[in-house]
Amino acid sequence: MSDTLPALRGLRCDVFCRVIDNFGDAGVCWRLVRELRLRYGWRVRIIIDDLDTLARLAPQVRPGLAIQHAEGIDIARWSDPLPPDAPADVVIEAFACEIPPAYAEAMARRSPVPHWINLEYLSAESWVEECHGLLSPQPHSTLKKYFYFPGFTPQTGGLLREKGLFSERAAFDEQARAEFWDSLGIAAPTADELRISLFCYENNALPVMLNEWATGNKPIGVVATSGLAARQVESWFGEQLPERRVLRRGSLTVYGIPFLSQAGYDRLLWACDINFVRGEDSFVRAQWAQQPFIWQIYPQAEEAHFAKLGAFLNRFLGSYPDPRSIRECFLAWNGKGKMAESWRKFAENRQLLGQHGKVWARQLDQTGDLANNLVSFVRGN
Ligand code: TRH
Repeated sequence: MSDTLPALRGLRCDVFCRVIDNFGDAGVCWRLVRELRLRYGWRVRIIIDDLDTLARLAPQVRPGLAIQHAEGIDIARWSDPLPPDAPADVVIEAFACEIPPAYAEAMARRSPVPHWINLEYLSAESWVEECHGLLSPQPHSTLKKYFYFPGFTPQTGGLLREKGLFSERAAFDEQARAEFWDSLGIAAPTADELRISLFCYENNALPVMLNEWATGNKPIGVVATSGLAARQVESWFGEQLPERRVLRRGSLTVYGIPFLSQAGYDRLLWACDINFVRGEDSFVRAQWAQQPFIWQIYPQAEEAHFAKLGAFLNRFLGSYPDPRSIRECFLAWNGKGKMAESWRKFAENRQLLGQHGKVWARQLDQTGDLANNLVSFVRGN
C-alpha cells in the first residue's frame, strides 16, 4: 500500500504508553509514532507516563515538560486526568495499558467513533495468528477495540521497520563503521578480533562467558551497554566501567559506553560481529542488523517465556542446516544448558549464521512492516 494515501494523511492518532520497566515499552512506541508521523503524515501524540525513560532513547525529549513537541510529534506526560481535548481518530493502547475511562467515554460520544487498537507484545507463537485483528469484547460500550499483534508472518501485524532501513544498513560501510567506533572513543577492531555488543538482563551465564572470552586464544572486544550489562561486567572485574573506560583481562577487552540513542544503538548492532540482545525491540533490531545474535528473552513467571523462545527458534531455524547448536546456545544464555560449550559451536558457525540472518531479514521484509500494515488495518476497518 502506498505511503501517501491521501485519505489517511492528517489523521489524528493518540498512542498511550505505560512503561512497565526497562526501555522496550517506550522504545517500541517511539518507533511507531515516528513512523506514523514521518511516513504517513498522521498528526500523532504519544501519551506516556515515564518521560525519563523516553528521553534516554530519544535525547531530544525533555523529561521536565508535561507537554512538548519533537520530530513533529506531540508528547504528553500521562497524568490523570488528561488535558481535556477531543479523542483522536485512531487510538492505540500499547501493551494493554488501559486508557483513562474518561477518554474512552469521550471516544464513545464521538462520531464517527475512533478506531481503537490494542498493540500487543511480540510473540512467534502460532496462536498469535488466530488472534491478530480480532475484536476485543468491550462490555457496556459501543466502541470496538481490536487486538493487533506484531509477528513474523503475513497473518500477523508484522514488525516495526522504517522504510529506508535496509538501504541505511547497506550504506554502513567500513568507513562508516570506523567513524562510529571513533565517535564512541573505541578503537576499531583488529582483523582477528571478534567484536561483541552486550545488552542483557541479570544473567548467570555472563560470568561464564567473560571467563571463556578472557581465557580463550582469540582477542574478544565486548561493548557493554550502559546499565545491567555494564554492572555485571564490573562485578566480574571488581572494577568500575564508566563510559569510555576500558577493562582488560587475558584475551578479553571490555569497553564502557553511554546509553545511546535508538539510531546509535542500531549502529552498534550493525558494527559488531555478534550481538547479545534482550526483550523485544533490540531483539527485532538485531534481526534487521543481519549480524548473528543471541537473545535473552524477558523472563516471565512459571518459565512461560520458554514457550515464546522455542516458538521463535522453530521459525528462525526452520531452514538452518545445524539448528541444534544455535538452539542450545540461546537456551544456555537463558539459563538452560552449558553456555561455554554451546558458545564455541555458535562462534564457529558465525559466518553461516550471518548468511542465514540475511535471508531471514529479507523473508521478514515480505510480511510488510508494522506501521504500513497498521495503516492498512485502520483503512480497512
Ligand atoms: O529494555 P528492554 O528489556 O524492554 C523490555 C521489553 O520490551 C519487554 O518485551 C517488555 O515486556 C519489558 O521491557 C517491559 O528491551 P528492549 O525491548 O530491547 O528495549 C530496549 C530499547 O532501548 C530498544 O528500543 C533499544 C533501546 N536502546 C537504546 O536506544 N540505546 C541503548 O544504548 C540501548 C542499550 C538500548
